[in-house]
Amino acid sequence: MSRLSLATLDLARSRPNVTMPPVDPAGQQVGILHLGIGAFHRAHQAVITQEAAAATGDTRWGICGVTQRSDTVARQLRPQDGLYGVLERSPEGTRLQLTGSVRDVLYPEAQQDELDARFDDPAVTVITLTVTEKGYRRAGNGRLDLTDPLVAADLASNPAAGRPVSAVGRLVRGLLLRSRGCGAPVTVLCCDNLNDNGTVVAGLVADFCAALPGAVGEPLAAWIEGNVSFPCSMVDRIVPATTAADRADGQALLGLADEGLVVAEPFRQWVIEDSFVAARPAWERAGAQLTKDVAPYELMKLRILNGSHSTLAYLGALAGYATIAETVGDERLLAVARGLITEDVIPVLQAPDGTDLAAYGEQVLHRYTNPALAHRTVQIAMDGSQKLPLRLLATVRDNERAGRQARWAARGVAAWMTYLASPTARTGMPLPVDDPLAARLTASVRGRTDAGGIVDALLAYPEIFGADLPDSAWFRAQLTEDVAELL
Ligand code: CS2
Repeated sequence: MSRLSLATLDLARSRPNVTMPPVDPAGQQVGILHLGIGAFHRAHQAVITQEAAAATGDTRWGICGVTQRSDTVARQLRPQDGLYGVLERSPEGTRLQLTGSVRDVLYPEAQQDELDARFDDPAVTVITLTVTEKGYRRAGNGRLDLTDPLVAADLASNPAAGRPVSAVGRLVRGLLLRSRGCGAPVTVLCCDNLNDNGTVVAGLVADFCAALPGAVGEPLAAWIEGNVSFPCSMVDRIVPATTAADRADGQALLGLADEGLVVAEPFRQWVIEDSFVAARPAWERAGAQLTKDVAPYELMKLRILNGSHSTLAYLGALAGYATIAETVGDERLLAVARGLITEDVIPVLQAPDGTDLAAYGEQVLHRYTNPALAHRTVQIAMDGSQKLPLRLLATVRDNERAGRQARWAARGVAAWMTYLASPTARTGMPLPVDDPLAARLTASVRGRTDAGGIVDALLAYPEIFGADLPDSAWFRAQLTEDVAELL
């Protein structure tokens, strides 16, 4: 079977349930450099970007995607001229949206010069990022972890001469080259699920600069101060990892092989802080919201959606459910997610203007029921040490401050602890631990069945629970009771 590419694209034109790219891919110039071109970016920002281009006729906003760790996406997309399909799955059916906004994909290990040239290209005025929570290499205090081996190696080699591999190292190298080259202002737009994500990235970049020799770091920091902005954004679309079955379905619709296919739900949301220092796509023409203050949207999404998602992932996996849709089919587990949202999260949340939080919460739960979306519980379970603080522990703390006990959030945390302790679910389904702290976490609790000991061992991780939560008597007691029951 032939493969999707510019040369074969026309063969897709009259296929049922296939939508052509709304712009001519070959006519788009690169104006966006994206670090971390995983499935999420391809199903979210890249789609909204091509719709904005179609709405305005502006051809400046093609994307150059940069892979973070491996060359997989480059191997998938380069032979396809950047084209791929988004397989949108819903109870109403499946459709394939072809996407043409990705115009180039770089694997930095092999293409550092091309990457350098993009960073220094005045036509590139927006740098976006989706490198996942752990990609930022933050220490427990939220600053850049200077002891992280990748970061330390990046700092040890002169970033102007060496080849940094961490996300922040690459970004700093790029900004350094730009400051010494074209000098044109550029906006760095973080699209990861972190609180205050733009401010976080600005802080990490500043930390990296401060750790460089003064003669390099100081002028760079000053240039960044005057020429780079770091708006915050809230991104949302459920994008499960693509499977072989998804590729087969995509191929059946398209009549062409598509190695770059991604899968998504129909829903999507993007709220962006309107603080750009240079030109940007008119994303608002494709449904994005530009606003002064993204914080209430970020907190709403992280705590209602991601908080309940993680809780369901651990509880569902422990019960032997492979997917989130199966998990919310279990009334008892659905009730935990609903309790978390309505009793623990919403009472301590400030609603974004015009948003009904209860309705938002119900919409989130409804999205989980999408039976066509096989979003695996063990996929969402990964990187818990990075996700829990933002998704659940912030809710525990805010309730604590208000004199309340977030017992459902505690249930989610207990489910994570039980998951770490349990090599398999009740049904025998394996429960893999995929986490930057995996080695230490599994050494602490894997295979243990003493609830009190498990809770004590895990609460002793300050990079997850801080200095405050281990002192909360009710929290420790509730966790111990819940872990005992879940075990
Ligand atoms: C999920 C998210 O894998 C996970 O941790 O909770 O990827 C979630 O699907 C997205 O944030 C939805 O926007």
